[in-house]
Order: sequence, then structure tokens, then C-alpha cells
Amino acid sequence: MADMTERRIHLRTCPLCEAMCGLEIAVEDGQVALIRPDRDDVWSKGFICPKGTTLGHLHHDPDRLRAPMVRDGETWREVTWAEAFDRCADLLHPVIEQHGIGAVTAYVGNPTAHNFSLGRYVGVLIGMSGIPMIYSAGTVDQWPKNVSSQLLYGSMWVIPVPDVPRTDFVVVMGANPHASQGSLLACPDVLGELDAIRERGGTVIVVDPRRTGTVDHADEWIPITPGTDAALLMAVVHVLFADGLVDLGTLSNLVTGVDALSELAKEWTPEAVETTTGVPAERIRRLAHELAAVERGVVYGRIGLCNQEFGTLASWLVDVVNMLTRHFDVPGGLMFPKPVAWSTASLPRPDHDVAPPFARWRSRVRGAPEVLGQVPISCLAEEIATPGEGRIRALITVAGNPVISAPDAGRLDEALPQLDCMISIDNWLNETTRHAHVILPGLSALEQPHYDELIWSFAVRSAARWSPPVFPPGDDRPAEWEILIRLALICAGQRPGPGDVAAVDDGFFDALVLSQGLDPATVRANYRDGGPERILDLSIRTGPWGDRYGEVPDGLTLTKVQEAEHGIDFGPMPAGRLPEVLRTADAKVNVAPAYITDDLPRLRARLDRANGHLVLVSRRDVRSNNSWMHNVRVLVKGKDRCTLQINPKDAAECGVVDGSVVRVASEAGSVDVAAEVTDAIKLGVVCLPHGWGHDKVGTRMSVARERPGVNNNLLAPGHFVDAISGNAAVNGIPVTVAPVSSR
Ligand SMILES: Nc1nc2c(c(=O)[nH]1)N[C@H]1C(S)=C(S)[C@@H](COP(=O)(O)OP(=O)(O)OC[C@H]3O[C@@H](n4cnc5c(=O)[nH]c(N)nc54)[C@H](O)[C@@H]3O)O[C@H]1N2
Ligand SMILES: Nc1nc2c(c(=O)[nH]1)N[C@H]1C(S)=C(S)[C@@H](COP(=O)(O)OP(=O)(O)OC[C@H]3O[C@@H](n4cnc5c(=O)[nH]c(N)nc54)[C@H](O)[C@@H]3O)O[C@H]1N2
Ligand code: SF4
Ligand SMILES: [Mo]
Repeated sequence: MADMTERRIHLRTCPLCEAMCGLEIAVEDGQVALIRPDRDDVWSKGFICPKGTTLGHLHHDPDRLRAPMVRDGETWREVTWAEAFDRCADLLHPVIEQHGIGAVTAYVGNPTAHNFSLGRYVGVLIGMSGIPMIYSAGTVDQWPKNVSSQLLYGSMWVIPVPDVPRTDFVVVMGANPHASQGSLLACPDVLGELDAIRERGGTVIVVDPRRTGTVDHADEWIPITPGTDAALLMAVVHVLFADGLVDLGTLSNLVTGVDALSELAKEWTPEAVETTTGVPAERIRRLAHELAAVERGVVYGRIGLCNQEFGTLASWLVDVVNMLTRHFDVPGGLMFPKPVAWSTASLPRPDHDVAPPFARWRSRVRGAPEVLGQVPISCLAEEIATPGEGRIRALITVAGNPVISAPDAGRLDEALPQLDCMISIDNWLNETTRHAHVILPGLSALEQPHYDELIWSFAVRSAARWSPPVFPPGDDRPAEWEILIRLALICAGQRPGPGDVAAVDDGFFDALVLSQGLDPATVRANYRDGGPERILDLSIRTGPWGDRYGEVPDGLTLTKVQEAEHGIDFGPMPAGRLPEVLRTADAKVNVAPAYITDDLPRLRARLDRANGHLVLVSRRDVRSNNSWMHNVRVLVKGKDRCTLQINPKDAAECGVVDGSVVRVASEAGSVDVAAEVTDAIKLGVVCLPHGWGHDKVGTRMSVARERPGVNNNLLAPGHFVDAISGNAAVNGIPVTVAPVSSR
């Protein structure tokens, strides 16, 4: 069996999404031959999706950058790492000398949260570079949930997750795990779990303007007008109080503000919201009663509830409804995960304790208030394009593609060429990085170890799993954590020499050690090398199962995790964690924080506004990953997925037929795209997937270019945000749809 001797099997975690599936990767002659699920994986137990099988395609993609690239005018050339960092300093230093570090900013994108070194070290770039503020994909994602958590629990990353495996009644709002596999919810095979709920006699309800693939695993689809979930949930709260159904369960001594909430909910009758939400008053009333009656139930809300006009109200109300129906901090309800290794994001933020992290400053051009240290990503274009004191002249992008992913995408695309310096840490030359002066590529996922950082904070079980690299990185290739440190030092005015990276790494590590109440010198003596492994070992050893460097004799270490090749399981989320995770000053949860409830009049005014005739929402597909996996041929082949979904009645009214090209226009712009007439979407709502629009000149994405699709963010007005979080409202955008006459 010759091929058996040449074939080597590697076990590792898929880093692409929150499901964190265990994979079995067969390598033959230096090539990935086959990727299958690892059936013995303690966490994912053999679950996988089509994207997980393509890590080899990503690794071997001829378009993937393997060497730093420098742009001279329109031409790119590969350079050495020394030359690339020199060029970064040559570009950044004059900007900083003439305009100060305030003229420099960064944009941090989604893969940062899934990458072994970026996730652990992006804080070094942000903290040490002196860059005063950054932008991120967070403000087109979960910022409303961060705001809600900051106010309810005193920490933006303390986010309770639905205990899907142990519940008997789940309401899924604005999430489509059929495509996404779950978000702010790490749970392998969410759809299998939904099926299991129904098999044991439970109930699954989906609240969504679209009849999604998740609805195929549900008992009921409740179609809703986009952007009105907060009104629906306020009416649920109203019924809970009005009908005497409120039961705080184990929370009764930990919660304040219940009377204030009861008062606020008085006017929110189901009848008052039914026209706006499109959900019959009777159904809302029954929903409240069902939630109150069921022993183990939970309401889960995700991006459809965040990326909308009332994102914070909706995200807050999800937690509130669970609290009022005693489905909180108990099995089957919303619970707090207990990661084996803590995330750096979970460490206390002294700046958030000193002053409320809201409106401490405003953006220069639009005057947008800061929220949790950031303003909407849609501000970036105008901050680059508008002359004057404080103008942004240098940008570092870290694993992000905002030319596709940010609202008002056209304006950002026009603004980026005006920068004096743009540096991208990215593995592809795409719509965004084509504007860079220097691209610094990271290692491929298979060339580096892996252990998720933040994602375990959303996991329905505590588990630990180590992934060694499958392929050795090429000679002299720095890991991304080293790239981040070098850029931080360059921003600080230096030209880093040998030893400087290690010195910063040691300093960062010492600070993390101190945060755990240990002595840096003593702890550091345990290690020969620095980098993310050392941080991981620290966070395991000082985590809930850790050995605390010998204090706990049988405690956990990274070495022990490495020895368990299919991982180690520590069980489901424990109940009663709230007191332990709370960081509020009075150690209580105020269920009615004024910063959020003061936004209720804006929601109340929405009830007086007629529903728009056609509004646009976004969707995902299981074979896409935001904007960057359309270069994988096996994932994009087949039927065109970038279509405008429209209800047959709306289509007839607009004179649109299935498959024809239509023009979708909003106040921000217009796109021409094929229509997909389907009754799987609510009347008055149309839907485009996000992450497409690969027809830009000057990219190096040869497969994606063949099927470019259109960018739905060309239609997203930058000023359309959830007022109190600044998060983009890319769902619920008023649009018109008209046939495009054939030329
Ligand atoms: N209209 C609309 N817009 C949306 C959304 C929506 O639902 N609708 N969703 C929003 C959400 S939730 C998100 S998270 C954002 C995503 O927004 P972004 O994070 O800006 O976009 P991505 O498409 O994830 O782009 C990831 C980038 O990272 C690069 N990359 C991939 N892997 C690596 C790596 O390991 N290292 C490095 N250095 N680079 C890597 C890719 O080449 C790509 O350039 O989009 C948001 N935008
Ligand atoms: N395959 C795949 N998986 C992914 C990603 C991907 O691009 N592809 N992206 C990853 C990222 S970055 C994220 S943040 C997560 C997101 O994970 P999910 O939150 O599950 O995201 P979606 O699949 O976009 O589902 C959002 C749903 O909200 C609905 N919706 C839109 N507007 C409203 C509204 O106003 N109210 C209600 N109730 N529903 C509304 C949409 O119709 C859609 O079905 O997925 C992650 N996983
Ligand atoms: S669901 Fe797919 S993309 Fe997500 S971790 Fe699993 S295999 Fe990877
Ligand atoms: Mo996201």
C-alpha cells in the first residue's frame, strides 16, 4: 500500500467560523489530499461544513500572497521582509512627523478573531503604537450586543449564549445557523441540535423576514418587518408584566431596575406593535405565555438584530426577556460560557471603569459619538477625504476588506487612494488591499498552530484542543504577531532591530502575567520562547482548570492539551456564573440602563412611521465566508448565489421576472443584479447576500473575478445606523427595484 506510507494524517481545528470543527487532514507529497471531519473530536464529534474541506484550496491557492508586496504606481513587486518593513517606516514616519500619530489609524477585520496570532496580538498594535483610535468590522456586526453587555454586566465581552443543546424551546431571531453555523454562539451542528430539540418534544421558532434554511429545522416561521424586533420584544415584556408572568428565578437578588422596566413597558401592548412588526398581537401574547410556561427555554438573537436601526434595544431585550422568564444563567437558557483559556478581551478595561465608554469624544467630520472607543466604520471614508486638522493620512488594515464589507462602500473605495500610506496585513490582493502601498501577508492557516482565542467565550461546552501546523512556514516568514509588533514599533517612531520584537513580546506577556496576580520574572522563567503559545499556556494554566504553575498539582497546562490530540472536554456551561462574571460597580444587573431605555422614544416614533414599500436585508450562504472565500472554485461553482430575492407579489408590482436583471437603488447607490423570485421572503422585503462585488480592476483573485456578484454595501447609506451603538443598519434599507431593459 504505497500511498499509505506517503499519506500523513494531521488533526486540526478549522479556523473559519465559530463552530471550530475538528478536521482530519490527509497530506500526500506536500499537498492536501483530503479533508474529512475528525469523528473522535471531543467538541465537534464529526461535524463539518463544505468550507472546512477547502483549507487545502486556500493554502495552495496560487493567488495567495507568500511574500510581502510593494506597489509602485500600478505595479506590484515582491520584496524581502527587511525591505517591506523599511518601506513601512519610510511611508509612516513622515506622516507621523508632519501630522502626528492622530493621522494614523487601523481597521481590524473579522479573521482577526479566528487567527492564532492576530487575535492575541492585535491589542499590541492598538495599545503600543500610539494610534488614538481604530475602526473595525465590529460596527457592522455585534457592537449593539457589546453595548448591552457593557451596561448590563459591566464588560462588553461578557455575552451570554443560548444553551441550545439543553433547551426545549428556542426562539431564533435574526440568525440563520443554516448558513452561518452560529454566531456569538459556538456550537457545532446547530441545526442537528435544533432537530434534537424537536425530537424530544420541544419547539423551535424562527423570527426572520426570510424563510431561511433554519426554518426547515423549525416548527414555525414568524415573518417580521426588518428593524422592528425591539418593538416585538417590548410587547413581549409588556405581556409578561401585564399578565403577571415575570419570574426572575435564581436572579431575584442580583437584578435591579425591574419596576422601572415595568413602567416603561406599559404602553407597549401587542396591539400597538402588530402593524409595524407584521406579527399578529395574538401571536406576540402567546409567545410571552409560552416563554413563561416552559421549563427550559431561550430567546437567541444575532446579526439580524444587531445590524439594524434599533440594534441595541433589540440586543438588550433578548437578554431581558430571558431574565424575566427565569431562562438565564440556568441550563437550557442564556448562560455564560467558561473557557479553558481566558481571552485577552475578557481582561478588565480600566478606561471603561473611569468614564462611561460613550461619547467621550466625537468624530471630526460627522460628529459621530464614540461608543466603546469606536465610531461607525462608515466614518472612515470622510475622515480620509475631508481636508483639515486631524485628517487621516495613514491606514493599517488587519485582515479586513472594508471596500466590500463597510457601508457606503463606494465612498471608501474612492477615499483610500488619497492616503499617503496604506499598509495591509492580508493574504490576498483584493478589493481593499489593492489600494495599499505595502501588503504584509500572514502565514496560511495550515502553516501555523491554532487554538481559538475569543471564540471559546461563546462556546456551549468548555473544551480545549490544540492544532499543530500542518506545513512548515517558508524560511524567514514572520508570523502575524511579529508583524503586528513591528508595525507598532514603527508607529512609535522606531526602525525595529534584532531583539526589539522579543522585548515588546516580553513586556506584553509580563502585563498579562500581572493581570493574573503572578510574578512576571518567575512565570517567564518557565519559557524559552515567546509568542502566542506562551500566552496560551499562561491563559490555560491560570484558567479555571489550570495548574497555576504548580500550585494545583493535577492542573492543566498547554502540554497536557497538546497530548490529547482529539481534545479534552470539561462539560457543558455551568449554571450560576453570573456573580462571578459581573463587573458592575454594585455587583448587580440593572435591567433598565438609562443609556438604552432613553432610546425607547425613538422606537416609539417608529410605530408612527409607515413600513417602507421595499427594504433590503442581507444574507449569508454556507459556501461563502464574508468576502474572502469566493476564490475557492469548489465553493463558487454551480448556481449563481448573488441574487436579489424578491416576493412574487412585489416582483409583479415592479414588473420583475425570475432570472431577469434588475436595478436595485437606494439613496447611497445602485447595483444591477439577477432577480430570484421566491415566496421565502416577506412581502415588502428584498435580500442580497453580502461579501460580493469582485469586479474591481487591480485585484489578484482570479476565480472570484469570474463570478464577481455585486456589493450590497454600495446600497448601504453610511449614516443609517443604530443611534446609540453607531452600528450600521445594513438591514432595513429603503430601496427601489426596477427591471433593467435588455441592451
Ligand atoms: N451589508 C452587509 N455588510 C456586512 C455584513 C452583513 O451582514 N451585511 N456583515 C458584517 C460582518 S458580521 C462582518 S464580520 C464584516 C466582515 O468584514 P471584514 O472583516 O472587513 O471582511 P472579510 O470579508 O471578513 O475580509 C477578511 C479579510 O481578511 C483577509 N484574510 C483572511 N484570512 C486571513 C488571515 O489569516 N490573516 C490575514 N492577515 N488576513 C486574512 C482576507 O483576504 C480579507 O481581505 O462584514 C460586515 N459587513
Ligand atoms: N457560511 C458563512 N458563515 C458565516 C459567515 C459567512 O459569511 N458565511 N459569517 C460569519 C460572521 S462574520 C458572522 S457575524 C455570523 C453571522 O451569523 P448569523 O447572525 O446567523 O447571520 P446570517 O446568516 O446573516 O443570518 C441573519 C439573519 O437575519 C435576518 N434578518 C435581517 N434583518 C432582520 C431583522 O430586522 N430582524 C430579524 N429578526 N431578522 C433579520 C436575515 O434574513 C438572516 O436570515 O456568521 C458567521 N458565519
Ligand atoms: S462549520 Fe465549516 S467553516 Fe465553520 S468551523 Fe466547521 S468546517 Fe469550518
Ligand atoms: Mo461578523
